[in-house]
Amino acid sequence: MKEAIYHFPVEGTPVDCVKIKSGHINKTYLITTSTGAKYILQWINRYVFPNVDAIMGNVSAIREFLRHKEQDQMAMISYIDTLDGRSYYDDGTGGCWRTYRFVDDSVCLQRPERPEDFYECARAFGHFQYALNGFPVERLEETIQGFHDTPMRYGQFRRAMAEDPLGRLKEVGPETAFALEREERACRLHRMREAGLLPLRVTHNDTKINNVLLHRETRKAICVIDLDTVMPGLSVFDFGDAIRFGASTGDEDEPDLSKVSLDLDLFRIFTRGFYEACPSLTQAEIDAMPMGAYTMTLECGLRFLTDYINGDKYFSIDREKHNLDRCRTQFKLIRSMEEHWDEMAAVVREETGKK
Ligand code: GN1
Ligand code: MG
Repeated sequence: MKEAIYHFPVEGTPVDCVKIKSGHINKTYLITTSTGAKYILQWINRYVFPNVDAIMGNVSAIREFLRHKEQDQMAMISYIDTLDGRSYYDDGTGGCWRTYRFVDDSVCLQRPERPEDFYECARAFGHFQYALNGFPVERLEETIQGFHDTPMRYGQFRRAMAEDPLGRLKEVGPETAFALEREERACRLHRMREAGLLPLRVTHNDTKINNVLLHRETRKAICVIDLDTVMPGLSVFDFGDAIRFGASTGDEDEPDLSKVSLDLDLFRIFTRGFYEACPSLTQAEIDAMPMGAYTMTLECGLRFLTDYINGDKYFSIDREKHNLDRCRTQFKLIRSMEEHWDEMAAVVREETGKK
């Protein structure tokens, strides 16, 4: 049993604790108590998230904003305060823990089992975006500085190349060239943000399908989870990251690249659900949707590559070259997007009815 759970007001006595495989950063446990109640207990990785107060502060601020909108109660998961009224438990050894009640009859999918699952995922993230339209974004802290600052990510990549601590650079010539050739295009969205062409929104920033809970039977979206990277950003970050992960025909770490490409039907379904749930998107945001998918995919591939060169310090790995495999799937997906660029733009126009 994880000692941290005793610092939260759970129903009954904790009797079972199972580690759940989810995410590359935090550690997650399912706790069952003597009454049968279930809780999710999470250990927050301080190497990645040094400022836990910023995370929990952001979450409380948006939770408070949503409290006044009755239909938006379920836009996102609610965490439970500790017995002494704090939003997380600090175990004194650098570990921070937080808890929420396991949502009954919920499932969390690693990939869509049918297109409707992805549609529901799109609705959940679109709804999150829409419900927080009007929230004063400047009140949110950046929980990870420059999280989707693509030029900064290229800076980190160059630093890793220069240092090359494990001599891995020689193995990744083609991937390095691939990333550098696309730097200008990858940074376009960031320049549009800086030029004020796209509005700053409250964004989730980690919109993988496994960050949405669906109802086990009805398969309707219940709420979004994993709120660590909620911060100011662009709506197309959320759109794009979901496409990167969920509209690929292969897993994020699929070693056989022939299995990886963009599934345009899933791209369409996601566009539909996202826009239906978030009709307040501006024309500029709609136009930038394909670029959001492109940027999130390239940036994520670049981050995997950087971490591989640095010795896998950031993303947890289960096998050798895991981060390199992940990088390669992202770059393969980028090639597929380049091949289908005009179709992606056409799908966005058709599904939003704009232009
Ligand atoms: C990380 O831990 P997880 O799986 O929720 C990462 C995301 C990446 C994702 C790639 C804080 O998310 O940015 O897109 O892996 N989260 C952080 O699967 O860096
Ligand atoms: Mg996450």
